[in-house]
Amino acid sequence: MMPETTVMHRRRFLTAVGAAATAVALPSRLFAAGAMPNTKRPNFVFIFADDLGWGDLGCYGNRQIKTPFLDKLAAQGVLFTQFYVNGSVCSPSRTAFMTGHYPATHGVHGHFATHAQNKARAMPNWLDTKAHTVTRLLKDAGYTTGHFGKWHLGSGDGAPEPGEYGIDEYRTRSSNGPQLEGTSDPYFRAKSTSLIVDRTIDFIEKNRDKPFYVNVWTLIPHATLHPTDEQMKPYKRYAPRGVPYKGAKQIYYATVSDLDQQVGRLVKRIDELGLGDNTLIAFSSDNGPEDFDIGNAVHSGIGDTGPFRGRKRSLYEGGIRMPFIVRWPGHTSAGKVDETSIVAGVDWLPTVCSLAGVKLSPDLKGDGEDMSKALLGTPKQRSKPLMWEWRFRVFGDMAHRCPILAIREAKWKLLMNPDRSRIELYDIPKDPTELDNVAEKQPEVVKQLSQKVLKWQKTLPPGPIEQLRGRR
Ligand SMILES: [Ca+2]
Repeated sequence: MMPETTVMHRRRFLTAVGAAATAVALPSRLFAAGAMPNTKRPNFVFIFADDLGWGDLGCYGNRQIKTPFLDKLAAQGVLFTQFYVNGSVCSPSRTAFMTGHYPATHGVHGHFATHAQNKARAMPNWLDTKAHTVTRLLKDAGYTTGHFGKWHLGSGDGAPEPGEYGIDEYRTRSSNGPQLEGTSDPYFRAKSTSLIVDRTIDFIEKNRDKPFYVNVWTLIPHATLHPTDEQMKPYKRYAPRGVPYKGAKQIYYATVSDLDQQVGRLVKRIDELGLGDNTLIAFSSDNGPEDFDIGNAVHSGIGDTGPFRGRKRSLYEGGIRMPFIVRWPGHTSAGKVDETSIVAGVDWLPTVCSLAGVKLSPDLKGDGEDMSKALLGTPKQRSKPLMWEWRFRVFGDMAHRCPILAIREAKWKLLMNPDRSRIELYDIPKDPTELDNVAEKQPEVVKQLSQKVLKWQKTLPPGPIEQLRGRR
């Protein structure tokens, strides 16, 4: 946990970045979605890291990890400080981006595992191919679509390939269908982002003359991490002294820096191809950083959540509040830091469709909102609250172990167990650390938010709830 002074320091830092940027901000060009001729439709490149923390990037206040290329992307676009994913682990979070729905509505309560493990948690073995996906909607509207890197929306016997979700070209992992090559190399994961970016650049070069949408979903910094000596060189000073082991900082920082360099390589190529001005590049992470309490991360689980409590699996901010950077030169305001808009993974589908001029039929009944106004640089208040459910235990420090349900509406965030054994209310802008529970002082807010989140939970598919869930 960060001391309060550090929290304030980071917040002042981000505010200062925002203030400085406002002075040089480019005018944002708003336009009516749907009014654009086909030739002007923007391309979309969605770079999605795996288990990267809110505080892992220089532009989010990290002083130790070198991320110059993502910092530059933020300086050229909009950086959001209140962006949420809708699941605290991989598959649920990814489901929300792809479908615009809360993942539990599709039965995706946890990560897709073996089919026996899925069954034990009342989960399907893959995301329903009938679900509307952002890729299918864009493909149907004339976009060429691609997906390179992690999939994790279902694999194993009978699982559909990514192509069945409206994706034209793909090479993935944790999936069926064509796999990323080189998996027998002991440094496969360390080199995987380079490989994913190579594939993405190929795809973009081939499709440069038509509108395209591509998911660039990295395998890192998800554990197990095994960076090359070359990647660790800049972090030599974090090597443990007098023993032959690598230090966790060397390992984790080298991994994030490689991710950053590969993002830089991709962005540079997009700009070289003359596509920068017509391409919206977004960067985020699927959930909070892994904890060193988990076996595969004991040597590396030190990702930074910034000022927040909670890590992967937790519904406290550190588990679900993520970096979100959007660059679209001439449209996004350069260097803007948006500290007020509350944006989420479920908003991705309606927002992308709005920017692409794709009309959504009312039967889609999405849980997200069109937040394109915020992406283009004007903060926007959302009209609906955000809600989460996590049915399983949370590992690590007691401070990360959250209740089962959470709801964020305006400044308030309520976390609770349905049996009311725990009720916590936080004023998030004032108390981002979630350490000052004001539930007893605000009974009316607790009443309203608890009614909303309990009503929502009743609409979700039933299933087993792990014994240690919601416990401290
Ligand atoms: Ca993840």
